[in-house]
Amino acid sequence: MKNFRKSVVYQIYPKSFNDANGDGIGDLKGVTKRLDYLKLLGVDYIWLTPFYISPQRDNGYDVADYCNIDPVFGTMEDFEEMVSEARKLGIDIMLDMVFNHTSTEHPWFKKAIRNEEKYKKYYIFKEDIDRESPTNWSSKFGGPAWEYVEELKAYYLHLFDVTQADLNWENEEVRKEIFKIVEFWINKGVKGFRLDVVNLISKPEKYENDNEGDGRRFYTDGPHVHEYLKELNRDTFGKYDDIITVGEMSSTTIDHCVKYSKPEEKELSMVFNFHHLKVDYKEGDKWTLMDFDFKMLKEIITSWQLGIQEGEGWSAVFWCNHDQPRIVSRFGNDTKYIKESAKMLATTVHMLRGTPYIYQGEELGMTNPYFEHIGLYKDIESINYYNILKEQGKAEEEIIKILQSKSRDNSRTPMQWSEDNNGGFTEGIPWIPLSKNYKYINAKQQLGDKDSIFYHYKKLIQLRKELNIISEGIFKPMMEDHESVFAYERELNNEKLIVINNFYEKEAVFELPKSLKLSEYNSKILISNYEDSSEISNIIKLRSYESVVYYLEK
Ligand code: TEU
Ligand code: CA
Repeated sequence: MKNFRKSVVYQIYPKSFNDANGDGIGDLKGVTKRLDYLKLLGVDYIWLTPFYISPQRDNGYDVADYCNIDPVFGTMEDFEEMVSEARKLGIDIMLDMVFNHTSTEHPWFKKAIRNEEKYKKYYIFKEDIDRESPTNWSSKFGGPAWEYVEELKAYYLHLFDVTQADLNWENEEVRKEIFKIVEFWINKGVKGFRLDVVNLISKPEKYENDNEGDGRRFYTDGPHVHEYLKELNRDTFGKYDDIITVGEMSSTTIDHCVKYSKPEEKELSMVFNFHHLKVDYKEGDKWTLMDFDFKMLKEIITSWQLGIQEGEGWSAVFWCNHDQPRIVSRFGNDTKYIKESAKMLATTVHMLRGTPYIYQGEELGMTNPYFEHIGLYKDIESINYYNILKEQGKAEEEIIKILQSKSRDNSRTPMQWSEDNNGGFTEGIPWIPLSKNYKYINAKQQLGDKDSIFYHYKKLIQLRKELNIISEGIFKPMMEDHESVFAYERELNNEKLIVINNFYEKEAVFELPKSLKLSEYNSKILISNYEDSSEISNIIKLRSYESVVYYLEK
């Protein structure tokens, strides 16, 4: 059985990974064809974002049938083949389960709309003859969180798009349906589950207006969420000893995350949180332009590392996913120092306490595509906010700049396999354009270059397997006030790792604490992003985006 602390998960957005049949949309057969690449990288699990039957309003996070494959992605046979081929290479499959809501195309919702009592109770309907919205909450994709249904004289809740109706977890029948779905996929050989916005499933008993915010304080980490997760664990994956789970936690807290992920609680293996990715939101608003706040980034990562460690929980550590802009464009440098900054960012995350997640293309240093007009954007959130910002009177040019930096489409451009047409992603017309830089940022080029970003990731994954300190060591912050260096220590018995990362182009000087007596240790460089990084000494000079990890042993 795999130890998830020593594992690395690779996230695949099937739509943009590899297209096997030339329709311009990535598919499961396309994934199977690229398994060798993932084997070479050395990852243990692949997490695939939803490929179930869906109208694709939110690219599959609007599920209409949880137990069937959307024809656009292939067939159940394709899925089974992918699982067994991956297994032969020692790679296991993690599925994405969207249980906070279903598509309004789901048969349950359709029956609810036809006034079938049983199914009305599957969702959150509030009757209202006077057509007054039950609360003033807003949807996370913009606009109100309630939609009126004329035929029923009632509103239903949708925390996301209007076509994503929230399920009613208070209803035991709903929970039983969900457990059956999980069991179905376990029987297909799935070894992991990523649970979409799972800390939003428990809604409050009373629905009231939020006069401070958008309503999230009433349903985030809600009253019964821990009970529901314990029940889900007990009745499904908890019955097996080789299934890992990760909860995607929206706007959560350290205390809740300890509870979600502490083994004795029997809820989940680990948790994602997003606080460290809100450091470029001006006054908390994503749809603004702002340089990232480096001090805040360090403070947030440090407090989460310490808090989760102290509570004996476990984190998923990451920079990128299908909802986030590309990290080299965001906290690195995507012009002059792509290679240095991509490696530095990789090291920063992979040496933390937690299980690292790599999002497709991150291992190549893929960048934001800088789409120049709204017609190129596909994401529902981007399009909604384009309209909202327009209504607010913002100039077209400024809105496009905001989207170029914040849109979720930044991470959804096709995987850059080679310098061939469409980056080797498809022989047809890609559903979303590629970034223009695929001619020089691509897998083929990097596989032929031992010094590439790809091989840096490969080495980080390998090191995690070789050294227990990477998965088990205690995390300790270092020089917290440094204005351009993010450094920390890991410690296990008589070993130490000193991880030092310069987040800027400007050279930096880093002084080791006096209490660290170098003469007591044997030391070596474990990994760095310059060939000639200097050996450890009390004062370390760092070049542009330089990153070094020293391994010390008594
Ligand atoms: O994301 C949850 C979520 O909170 C983000 O979409 C977030 O709102 C957004 O990035 C803020 O800009 C999950 C999935 O990862 C996402 O793709 C889905 O759209 C969403 O849930 C709804 O299922
Ligand atoms: Ca296809």
